[in-house]
Amino acid sequence: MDKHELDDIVITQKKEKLQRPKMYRVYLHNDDYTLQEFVEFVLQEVFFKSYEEARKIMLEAHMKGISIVGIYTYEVANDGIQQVEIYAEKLGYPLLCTMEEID
Ligand code: TYC
Repeated sequence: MDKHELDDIVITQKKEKLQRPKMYRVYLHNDDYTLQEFVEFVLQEVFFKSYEEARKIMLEAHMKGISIVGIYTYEVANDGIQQVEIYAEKLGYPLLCTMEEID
């Protein structure tokens, strides 16, 4: 086997592996001031939840203090959280969503 044949083998073995994107869990936090209907609205509008899903997620945060909205890529999670902040600020609600990297 001459030198150039060996080069070809090395190059084909260097094929890039597909990388899984890091994923993030988005949390909804309870507070004493935000209207329940507003939380349901935001979950439907920003995170594309059905009314039933939104109500379930809202009620879990309301009763337990925190609930999981879903698992998203960084961009989707971060954009969603920012949109929630914008909606909440407009109406003066302290509604809070946060995100955490998962492995
Ligand atoms: N606890 C709020 C109320 O009683 C409603 C609420 C639910 C607020 C879920 C935030 O993430 C939340 N008006």
